[in-house]
Amino acid sequence: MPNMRNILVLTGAGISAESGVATFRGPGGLWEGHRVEDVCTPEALARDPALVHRFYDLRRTALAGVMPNAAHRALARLDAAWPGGLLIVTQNVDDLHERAGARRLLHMHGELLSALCAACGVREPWGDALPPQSECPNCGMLALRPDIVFFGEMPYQMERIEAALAEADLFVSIGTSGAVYPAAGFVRLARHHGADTLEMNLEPSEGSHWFAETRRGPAGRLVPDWVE
Ligand code: BV8
Repeated sequence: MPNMRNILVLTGAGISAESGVATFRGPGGLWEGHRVEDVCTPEALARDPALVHRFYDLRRTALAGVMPNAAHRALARLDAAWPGGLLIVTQNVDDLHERAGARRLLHMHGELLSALCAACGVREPWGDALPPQSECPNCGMLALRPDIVFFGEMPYQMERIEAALAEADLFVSIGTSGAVYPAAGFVRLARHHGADTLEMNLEPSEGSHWFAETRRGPAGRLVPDWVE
């Protein structure tokens, strides 16, 4: 990657698929068992908190049984070695990027292993001591919720993401269907600012036509080949 100074990498559920983490919109995907509106909206949390907590508890528990794959590890190597700007923006709420060693990373849709107090805004690690009906350790209110960005809620750190997109020389999208906004619009923002664009995905995404280059295949093979 000659004279590529600043790189922004967007990852989606596809980068964790080879670790055994279910994607959303594929066969047997996460949403299969549920309508999105039933488990991933503020209204769902208000209407049926037990269902929403069960959906996220199941995924949180499953995390203990999975490991980062070659794609996560390759991005962590890039992070450690790349002298220019690098930001990995993940839509994923698993901790596989961290466990692979990535540092310059942010979770725009939240994190399974974090609890958010809807009353005071403080975040706590989601440990066993934090079942949904427990009090917030900071303010004592019964207002703990998954630290997850539901549909209709503003994704986290959007200003930081938009600033990085404006500076990016290269925008890389890995393992996302391009179905969810604002993440699905990042490639257009990056192009608008003159960045080169590369998509690595198992199959065409809803945004493939916006990319200057697309590579088809499993992230576990494509990402290490690209990083090396
Ligand atoms: C907001 C929570 C505004 C965490 C998620 C109409 C038009 C445009 C937009 C909208 C609209 N109506 C509503 C909206 C907005 C809405 C939206 O985009 N809806 C869509 C469905 C149309 N967006 C929002 O509501 C967002 N907020 O807009 O706020 C606002 C403004 C001001 C003030 C307040 C609010 C919030 C979006 C976040 C929602 N939360 N998840 C969780 O439960 O995990 S979204 C959910 O989908 C996940 O976060 C996931 O990351 C995301 C995207 O899915 P993908 O990661 O792409 O996964 P998917 O399964 O779809 O695809 C996997 C891909 O990998 C596939 O392409 C597959 O081929 C590939 N693959 C599989 N295996 C491999 C592989 N690739 C490589 N290797 C492999 N081995």
